Amino acid sequence: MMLRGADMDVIDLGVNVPADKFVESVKQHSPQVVALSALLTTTMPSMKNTTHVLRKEFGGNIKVMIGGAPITQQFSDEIGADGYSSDAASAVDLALRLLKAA
Ligand code: B12
Repeated sequence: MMLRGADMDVIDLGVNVPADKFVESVKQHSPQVVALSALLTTTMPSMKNTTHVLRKEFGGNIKVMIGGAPITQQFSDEIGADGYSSDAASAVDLALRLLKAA
């Protein structure tokens, strides 16, 4: 909602999205940024996997931002994401920064 409010086009893939669906969707829509959210610590390993798969497929051409209750900047650095933020308002700032860097 906040990203859309900042005039960005958002494609919501829903919940429990496997990595290959992200790849398929990136090929279809060519977004500049992929945003991943995890509510539980148990989801964090698949966030790591999805980030690795996106890197393998698209290299540095796609920015990955992550967030959600259990996520930290340290985890973001560990999995090689391009950025983390702790709330929806700063997620917009982060997305704008990543778009400028793209
Ligand atoms: C509501 C809630 C539930 C509801 C969920 C209802 C629903 N349909 O969504 C119900 C009651 C179902 C539930 C169940 C469970 N819950 Co619960 N739940 C919560 C609670 C209280 C709030 C979560 C929430 O919606 N917050 C509001 C949203 C908007 O905040 P948010 O997700 O953090 O998102 C913000 C930021 O993180 C950020 N952000 C989010 N995503 C992204 C993405 C990007 C890219 C960026 C940049 C930023 C960003 O922006 C958002 C806005 O500021 C949290 C505690 C908490 N305070 O977080 C526990 C919590 C998440 N639950 C927890 C647990 C353990 C569970 C259960 C496993 C309990 C059980 N044993 O059954 C189940 C799991 C259910 C499941 N399969 O997912 C734990 C998780 C701990 C852990 N180690 O993972 C928490 C942290 C509570 C705790 N301290 O123990 N839960």
